[in-house]
Amino acid sequence: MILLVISDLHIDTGGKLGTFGWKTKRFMATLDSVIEHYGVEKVVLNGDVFDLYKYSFKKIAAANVKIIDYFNCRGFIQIRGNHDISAPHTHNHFHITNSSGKTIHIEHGHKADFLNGTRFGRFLSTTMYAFLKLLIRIRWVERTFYRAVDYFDDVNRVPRKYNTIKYLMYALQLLKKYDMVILGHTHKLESHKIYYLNSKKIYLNCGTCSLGRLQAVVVDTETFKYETIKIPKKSELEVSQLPILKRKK
Ligand SMILES: [Mn+2]
Repeated sequence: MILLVISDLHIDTGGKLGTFGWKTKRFMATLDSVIEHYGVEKVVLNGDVFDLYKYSFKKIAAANVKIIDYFNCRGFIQIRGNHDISAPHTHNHFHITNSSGKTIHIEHGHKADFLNGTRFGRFLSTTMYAFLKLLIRIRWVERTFYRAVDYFDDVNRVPRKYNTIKYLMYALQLLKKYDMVILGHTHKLESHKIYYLNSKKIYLNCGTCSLGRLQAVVVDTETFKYETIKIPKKSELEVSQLPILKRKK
């Protein structure tokens, strides 16, 4: 089976604190062409699909009727992230076992954190964003907020770099039990092939689809061949130019 995993869309209401950064139509069309290009048979939305720290699900759903219909009609599987723990029809994780007994474990990855995903962590974040919603009417607050969003998203910032090691360690724990682990949450597209506990293991991170970008991992669950996909914001890149998944064993 060809599996596509995306995460961290952070779909919002279109309000000032929003960071999805996609026009609905363009997002669906881009995702459709990726699905077609790779012959994807199953799509997993690996958490933080909706940004419920900033807005209620009701408001986000009202502003995104088409995209939610699209996810539901296609039977996309939705996993909970720390931002959308309370979203309807979501799962803690998703498992696949292929015909040779190899296993894939998919989860968002916030459980590697200290507060993220806990009730207290959620309280802190929603309170902070409630304040920000009031303050963002002030111009310098708005400017600082957008600068901070860019800052935390920058690949080369040291704190994030250290963080990714934490998730790699978390993935290693899971890889004691599974052959492949796919996380999201860090907004960093990654792939690691390792020889661990006498067998080949793979850790993938599917990156993010926020700020108008599309990052993803596509996996052939039978052969364990995979590709990482990276389409930058407002890219002219044709999806047909993306590398093709090697089908042979
Ligand atoms: Mn997250």
